[in-house]
Amino acid sequence: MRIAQVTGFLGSGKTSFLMKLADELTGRGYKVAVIVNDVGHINVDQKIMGSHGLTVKEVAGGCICCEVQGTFTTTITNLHISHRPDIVLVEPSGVAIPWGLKQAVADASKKSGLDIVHSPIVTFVDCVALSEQLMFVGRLISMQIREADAVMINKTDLCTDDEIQECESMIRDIDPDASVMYGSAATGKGVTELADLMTSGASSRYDEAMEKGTFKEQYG
Ligand SMILES: Nc1nc2c(ncn2[C@@H]2O[C@H](COP(=O)(O)OP(=O)(O)O)[C@@H](O)[C@H]2O)c(=O)[nH]1
Ligand SMILES: [Mg+2]
Repeated sequence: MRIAQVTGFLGSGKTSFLMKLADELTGRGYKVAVIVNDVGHINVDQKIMGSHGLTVKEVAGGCICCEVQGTFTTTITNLHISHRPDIVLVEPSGVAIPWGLKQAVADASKKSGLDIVHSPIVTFVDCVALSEQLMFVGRLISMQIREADAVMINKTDLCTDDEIQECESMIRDIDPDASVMYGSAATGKGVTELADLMTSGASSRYDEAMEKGTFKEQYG
């Protein structure tokens, strides 16, 4: 079972994009589950199914959605028992940083005994709002960008090529080696590329000792 996580500031388009991604992956024959913090924000025909302590909603195309109930490990384990998804897409809260997400998956993997492949962690950036956001939550967004395996510049449909370039250079100022992708949840741009990345690549592995060292070094 694969676990693919996205992060990024509130409003950057994670939920919208994940729904497109779920459709794409379902179309490719994967059994997809989505875990979000707030299922209420997902606007689809839904059939509610209770199983193994999970409230699961079936959304268009057979993909299922649920919220984290109890610990992340419990949710993942119950999801595996009840639905056997091939891939679980996870949208944690907007303030989550990749380091914490990697830790959560490493932990779930160890405690559940499940064979989990951790897909690259993708940080979503709002092309329109990044410069303003960097002024008031710069530290958080910088961490999200620096620790991500890839950065998705979303909402490109609302920006000119120059504005997209500008956004990318702000990202490169934070992390010169960032692996940048361009997308739009509105037009579907970047959905195929993200699906490819999340079904083939693996996240750099979480190593507690190493991560703690890096974390301390970078953030004190
Ligand atoms: N034009 C445009 N709007 C988008 C795009 N992605 C998300 N939105 C809108 O931005 C708002 C926040 O999106 P949401 O997916 O809830 O962001 P989240 O907080 O990161 O999950 C919603 O009103 C979306 O419709 C995009 O690529 N283009
Ligand atoms: Mg959301």
